[in-house]
Amino acid sequence: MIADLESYRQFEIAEVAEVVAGKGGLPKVRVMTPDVIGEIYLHGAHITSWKPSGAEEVLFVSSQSRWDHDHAIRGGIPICFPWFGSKSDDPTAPAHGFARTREWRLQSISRVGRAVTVTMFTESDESTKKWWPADFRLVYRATFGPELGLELVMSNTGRTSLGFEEALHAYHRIGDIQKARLRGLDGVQYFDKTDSNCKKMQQGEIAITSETDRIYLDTTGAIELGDPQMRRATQVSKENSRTTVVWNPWIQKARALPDLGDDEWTQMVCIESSNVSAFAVDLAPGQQHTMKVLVRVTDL
Ligand code: TA6
Repeated sequence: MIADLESYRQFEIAEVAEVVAGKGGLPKVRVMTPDVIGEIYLHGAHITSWKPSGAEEVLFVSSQSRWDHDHAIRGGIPICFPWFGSKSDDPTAPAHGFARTREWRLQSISRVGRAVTVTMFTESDESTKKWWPADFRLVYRATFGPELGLELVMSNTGRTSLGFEEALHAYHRIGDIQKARLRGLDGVQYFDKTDSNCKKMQQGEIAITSETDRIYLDTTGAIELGDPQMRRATQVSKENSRTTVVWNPWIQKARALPDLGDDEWTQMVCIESSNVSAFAVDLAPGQQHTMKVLVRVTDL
Protein backbone atom coordinates (compact mmCIF):
# COMPACT_ATOMS: atom_id res chain seq x y z
CA MET A 1 0.00 0.00 0.00
CA ILE A 2 1.45 3.38 -1.05
CA ALA A 3 1.09 5.95 1.76
CA ASP A 4 -0.58 9.28 1.08
CA LEU A 5 2.37 11.64 1.30
CA GLU A 6 0.55 14.93 0.74
CA SER A 7 0.18 15.65 4.44
CA TYR A 8 3.97 15.55 4.87
CA ARG A 9 4.83 18.16 2.24
CA GLN A 10 4.75 20.94 4.83
CA PHE A 11 7.75 19.41 6.63
CA GLU A 12 10.04 19.02 3.64
CA ILE A 13 13.11 21.18 3.02
CA ALA A 14 13.90 21.62 -0.65
CA GLU A 15 17.00 19.74 -1.75
CA VAL A 16 17.65 18.66 1.83
CA ALA A 17 14.86 16.39 3.11
CA GLU A 18 11.75 14.89 1.59
CA VAL A 19 9.08 12.38 2.59
CA VAL A 20 8.80 9.55 0.08
CA ALA A 21 7.31 6.09 -0.15
CA GLY A 22 9.92 3.62 0.99
CA LYS A 23 9.97 -0.17 0.92
CA GLY A 24 6.53 -1.75 1.25
CA GLY A 25 5.09 1.70 0.54
CA LEU A 26 5.92 2.79 4.09
CA PRO A 27 6.60 6.54 4.32
CA LYS A 28 10.16 7.60 5.11
CA VAL A 29 12.07 10.82 5.48
CA ARG A 30 15.04 10.87 3.15
CA VAL A 31 17.87 13.28 3.97
CA MET A 32 20.30 14.09 1.17
CA THR A 33 22.92 16.84 1.53
CA PRO A 34 26.58 17.15 0.48
CA ASP A 35 27.47 16.07 4.03
CA VAL A 36 25.17 13.15 4.62
CA ILE A 37 22.59 10.69 3.38
CA GLY A 38 20.07 9.34 5.85
CA GLU A 39 16.69 7.63 6.08
CA ILE A 40 14.14 7.25 8.85
CA TYR A 41 10.76 5.51 8.51
CA LEU A 42 7.66 6.67 10.36
CA HIS A 43 7.05 3.00 10.99
CA GLY A 44 8.76 2.63 14.35
CA ALA A 45 10.67 5.94 13.90
CA HIS A 46 13.16 3.53 12.44
CA ILE A 47 16.46 4.79 11.04
CA THR A 48 17.56 2.55 8.17
CA SER A 49 20.46 4.49 6.74
CA TRP A 50 23.21 6.86 7.83
CA LYS A 51 26.03 7.57 5.43
CA PRO A 52 28.23 10.56 6.20
CA SER A 53 30.07 11.87 3.11
CA GLY A 54 33.27 9.99 2.43
CA ALA A 55 32.10 6.95 4.38
CA GLU A 56 30.26 3.75 3.43
CA GLU A 57 26.86 2.97 4.89
CA VAL A 58 27.20 2.60 8.67
CA LEU A 59 24.02 0.66 9.41
CA PHE A 60 23.14 -2.93 8.46
CA VAL A 61 19.67 -3.72 7.09
CA SER A 62 18.75 -7.31 6.25
CA SER A 63 17.95 -8.22 2.64
CA GLN A 64 15.17 -10.39 4.14
CA SER A 65 13.58 -7.70 6.29
CA ARG A 66 9.81 -7.39 6.18
CA TRP A 67 8.38 -3.97 5.29
CA ASP A 68 4.82 -3.82 6.60
CA HIS A 69 2.82 -2.38 9.48
CA ASP A 70 2.82 -5.61 11.45
CA HIS A 71 6.52 -6.31 11.68
CA ALA A 72 9.61 -4.53 12.89
CA ILE A 73 12.25 -3.75 10.29
CA ARG A 74 15.26 -6.10 10.65
CA GLY A 75 18.28 -3.86 10.86
CA GLY A 76 18.92 -0.14 11.19
CA ILE A 77 17.99 1.20 14.62
CA PRO A 78 14.79 -0.24 16.12
CA ILE A 79 13.47 1.49 19.24
CA CYS A 80 12.71 -1.00 22.01
CA PHE A 81 10.15 0.48 24.41
CA PRO A 82 8.57 0.28 27.02
CA TRP A 83 10.03 -3.20 27.73
CA PHE A 84 13.08 -5.04 26.46
CA GLY A 85 12.91 -8.63 25.25
CA SER A 86 9.84 -10.50 26.38
CA LYS A 87 7.36 -8.77 28.70
CA SER A 88 7.89 -10.30 32.14
CA ASP A 89 4.19 -10.52 33.04
CA ASP A 90 2.71 -11.26 29.60
CA PRO A 91 4.30 -13.77 27.20
CA THR A 92 1.77 -12.80 24.50
CA ALA A 93 3.06 -9.20 24.38
CA PRO A 94 5.26 -8.21 21.41
CA ALA A 95 9.02 -8.70 21.98
CA HIS A 96 10.88 -5.45 22.67
CA GLY A 97 7.64 -3.52 23.19
CA PHE A 98 5.28 -1.78 20.77
CA ALA A 99 7.23 1.34 19.77
CA ARG A 100 9.03 -0.34 16.86
CA THR A 101 5.80 -1.34 15.11
CA ARG A 102 3.83 1.87 15.72
CA GLU A 103 3.26 4.54 13.07
CA TRP A 104 4.96 7.57 14.61
CA ARG A 105 4.01 11.11 13.73
CA LEU A 106 6.35 13.57 12.10
CA GLN A 107 6.80 16.71 14.24
CA SER A 108 9.46 18.62 12.32
CA ILE A 109 12.48 18.58 10.02
CA SER A 110 15.08 21.25 10.61
CA ARG A 111 18.49 22.09 9.29
CA VAL A 112 21.20 22.97 11.82
CA GLY A 113 24.55 23.81 10.27
CA ARG A 114 25.75 20.76 8.34
CA ALA A 115 23.15 18.50 9.97
CA VAL A 116 19.45 17.79 9.57
CA THR A 117 17.26 16.95 12.56
CA VAL A 118 14.12 14.88 12.08
CA THR A 119 11.75 14.84 15.06
CA MET A 120 8.97 12.27 15.47
CA PHE A 121 6.66 11.37 18.36
CA THR A 122 4.17 8.83 19.59
CA GLU A 123 1.77 8.94 22.51
CA SER A 124 -0.32 6.60 24.64
CA ASP A 125 -3.69 5.59 23.29
CA GLU A 126 -6.09 2.64 23.41
CA SER A 127 -3.71 0.38 21.48
CA THR A 128 -0.77 1.05 23.83
CA LYS A 129 -2.95 0.68 26.90
CA LYS A 130 -3.87 -2.81 25.75
CA TRP A 131 -0.34 -3.75 26.77
CA TRP A 132 0.77 -1.02 29.14
CA PRO A 133 -1.53 1.26 31.23
CA ALA A 134 0.71 4.35 31.33
CA ASP A 135 0.07 7.80 29.87
CA PHE A 136 3.15 8.92 28.01
CA ARG A 137 4.62 10.93 25.17
CA LEU A 138 7.76 9.70 23.46
CA VAL A 139 9.74 12.08 21.26
CA TYR A 140 12.65 10.99 19.06
CA ARG A 141 15.15 13.40 17.57
CA ALA A 142 17.48 12.00 14.94
CA THR A 143 20.25 14.32 13.74
CA PHE A 144 21.90 13.26 10.49
CA GLY A 145 25.23 14.90 9.82
CA PRO A 146 28.94 14.05 9.93
CA GLU A 147 27.87 12.39 13.20
CA LEU A 148 24.59 10.67 14.02
CA GLY A 149 22.87 12.12 17.08
CA LEU A 150 19.90 10.39 18.72
CA GLU A 151 17.70 11.62 21.56
CA LEU A 152 14.84 9.59 23.02
CA VAL A 153 12.73 11.78 25.28
CA MET A 154 10.16 10.06 27.45
CA SER A 155 7.53 12.09 29.35
CA ASN A 156 5.17 10.70 31.96
CA THR A 157 1.95 12.55 31.09
CA GLY A 158 -0.14 10.64 33.63
CA ARG A 159 -0.93 10.94 37.32
CA THR A 160 0.94 7.88 38.55
CA SER A 161 4.58 6.87 38.50
CA LEU A 162 5.72 4.48 35.82
CA GLY A 163 8.71 2.30 35.04
CA PHE A 164 10.01 1.50 31.57
CA GLU A 165 12.92 -0.04 29.68
CA GLU A 166 14.39 1.41 26.51
CA ALA A 167 17.02 0.48 23.95
CA LEU A 168 18.29 1.92 20.68
CA HIS A 169 18.95 -1.48 19.15
CA ALA A 170 21.51 -0.37 16.52
CA TYR A 171 22.65 -2.86 13.86
CA HIS A 172 26.18 -1.85 12.82
CA ARG A 173 27.35 -2.93 9.41
CA ILE A 174 30.76 -4.61 9.48
CA GLY A 175 33.05 -6.31 7.00
CA ASP A 176 33.61 -9.54 8.92
CA ILE A 177 32.33 -10.33 12.40
CA GLN A 178 35.27 -12.59 13.13
CA LYS A 179 37.75 -9.75 12.66
CA ALA A 180 35.73 -7.05 14.44
CA ARG A 181 36.56 -6.04 18.02
CA LEU A 182 34.56 -4.07 20.58
CA ARG A 183 36.40 -1.99 23.15
CA GLY A 184 35.19 -0.05 26.16
CA LEU A 185 33.57 -2.76 28.29
CA ASP A 186 36.63 -4.18 29.98
CA GLY A 187 35.88 -4.93 33.65
CA VAL A 188 32.11 -4.49 33.20
CA GLN A 189 29.71 -7.13 34.52
CA TYR A 190 27.11 -8.61 32.19
CA PHE A 191 24.25 -11.06 32.01
CA ASP A 192 24.97 -13.74 29.42
CA LYS A 193 21.62 -14.60 27.78
CA THR A 194 23.23 -17.53 25.97
CA ASP A 195 24.18 -19.08 29.32
CA SER A 196 21.04 -18.91 31.47
CA ASN A 197 21.63 -15.24 32.21
CA CYS A 198 24.72 -16.06 34.23
CA LYS A 199 26.47 -12.95 35.57
CA LYS A 200 30.01 -12.64 34.23
CA MET A 201 32.78 -10.08 33.98
CA GLN A 202 34.17 -8.80 30.69
CA GLN A 203 37.92 -9.11 30.41
CA GLY A 204 39.60 -7.06 27.72
CA GLU A 205 38.09 -6.35 24.31
CA ILE A 206 35.21 -8.36 22.89
CA ALA A 207 35.82 -10.78 20.03
CA ILE A 208 32.66 -12.46 18.72
CA THR A 209 33.32 -16.18 18.25
CA SER A 210 29.81 -17.65 18.81
CA GLU A 211 26.22 -16.53 19.46
CA THR A 212 26.57 -13.47 21.67
CA ASP A 213 23.71 -11.91 23.64
CA ARG A 214 24.84 -9.88 26.63
CA ILE A 215 23.48 -7.12 28.80
CA TYR A 216 26.38 -5.05 30.16
CA LEU A 217 25.41 -3.47 33.44
CA ASP A 218 25.99 -0.07 35.03
CA THR A 219 28.12 1.17 32.15
CA THR A 220 28.02 4.74 30.87
CA GLY A 221 31.25 4.70 28.85
CA ALA A 222 31.78 4.93 25.11
CA ILE A 223 32.21 1.86 22.95
CA GLU A 224 34.56 1.53 20.01
CA LEU A 225 33.86 -0.98 17.25
CA GLY A 226 37.01 -1.75 15.30
CA ASP A 227 36.46 -3.14 11.81
CA PRO A 228 39.73 -3.93 10.03
CA GLN A 229 37.91 -5.40 7.01
CA MET A 230 36.14 -2.10 6.26
CA ARG A 231 39.14 -0.18 7.65
CA ARG A 232 37.06 1.89 9.97
CA ALA A 233 36.19 2.39 13.61
CA THR A 234 32.81 3.41 14.98
CA GLN A 235 32.55 5.23 18.31
CA VAL A 236 29.26 5.09 20.21
CA SER A 237 28.98 7.47 23.15
CA LYS A 238 25.90 8.00 25.25
CA GLU A 239 24.21 9.93 28.07
CA ASN A 240 21.60 8.76 30.60
CA SER A 241 22.07 5.16 29.57
CA ARG A 242 23.34 2.64 32.12
CA THR A 243 23.29 -0.57 30.12
CA THR A 244 24.73 -1.69 26.79
CA VAL A 245 23.51 -4.78 24.97
CA VAL A 246 25.79 -6.59 22.52
CA TRP A 247 24.23 -9.09 20.11
CA ASN A 248 25.18 -11.31 17.23
CA PRO A 249 22.91 -14.30 16.41
CA TRP A 250 25.72 -16.39 14.81
CA ILE A 251 24.82 -19.35 12.55
CA GLN A 252 21.89 -21.21 14.11
CA LYS A 253 19.94 -18.18 15.38
CA ALA A 254 20.42 -16.44 12.05
CA ARG A 255 18.95 -19.45 10.28
CA ALA A 256 16.01 -19.48 12.69
CA LEU A 257 15.13 -15.82 12.03
CA PRO A 258 12.80 -15.58 8.99
CA ASP A 259 13.73 -11.97 8.30
CA LEU A 260 17.52 -12.36 8.43
CA GLY A 261 19.56 -13.94 5.61
CA ASP A 262 21.34 -17.16 6.60
CA ASP A 263 24.80 -15.66 6.09
CA GLU A 264 24.09 -12.10 7.16
CA TRP A 265 25.27 -12.70 10.76
CA THR A 266 28.82 -12.15 9.47
CA GLN A 267 28.03 -8.55 8.43
CA MET A 268 26.36 -7.13 11.54
CA VAL A 269 26.75 -6.57 15.25
CA CYS A 270 24.26 -4.85 17.52
CA ILE A 271 25.45 -2.28 20.04
CA GLU A 272 22.41 -1.16 22.02
CA SER A 273 22.55 1.89 24.25
CA SER A 274 19.83 1.20 26.74
CA ASN A 275 18.28 1.22 30.19
CA VAL A 276 17.13 -2.33 30.81
CA SER A 277 16.95 -5.00 33.48
CA ALA A 278 17.89 -3.59 36.91
CA PHE A 279 18.46 -0.21 35.23
CA ALA A 280 14.91 0.32 33.99
CA VAL A 281 13.85 3.95 34.43
CA ASP A 282 11.28 5.17 36.96
CA LEU A 283 9.44 8.38 36.21
CA ALA A 284 7.11 10.32 38.49
CA PRO A 285 4.11 12.15 37.00
CA GLY A 286 5.22 15.14 34.92
CA GLN A 287 8.82 13.98 34.81
CA GLN A 288 10.92 13.50 31.67
CA HIS A 289 13.91 11.31 30.83
CA THR A 290 16.23 11.80 27.85
CA MET A 291 18.62 9.12 26.60
CA LYS A 292 21.23 10.45 24.13
CA VAL A 293 23.52 8.60 21.74
CA LEU A 294 26.22 9.93 19.44
CA VAL A 295 27.79 7.83 16.68
CA ARG A 296 30.99 8.74 14.83
CA VAL A 297 32.96 6.88 12.20
CA THR A 298 36.68 7.28 11.57
CA ASP A 299 39.08 5.57 9.19
CA LEU A 300 41.47 2.99 10.59
O1 TA6 B 1 19.10 -7.29 21.76
C1 TA6 B 1 19.35 -8.62 21.72
C2 TA6 B 1 18.03 -9.38 21.62
O2 TA6 B 1 17.26 -9.15 22.75
C3 TA6 B 1 18.30 -10.86 21.37
O3 TA6 B 1 17.93 -11.64 22.46
C4 TA6 B 1 17.54 -11.18 20.10
O4 TA6 B 1 16.32 -11.70 20.33
C5 TA6 B 1 17.47 -9.82 19.44
O5 TA6 B 1 17.29 -8.93 20.47
C6 TA6 B 1 16.48 -9.65 18.32
O6 TA6 B 1 15.19 -9.60 18.78
P1 TA6 B 1 13.98 -9.52 17.73
O7 TA6 B 1 12.74 -9.47 18.58
O8 TA6 B 1 14.17 -8.29 16.92
O9 TA6 B 1 14.06 -10.76 16.88
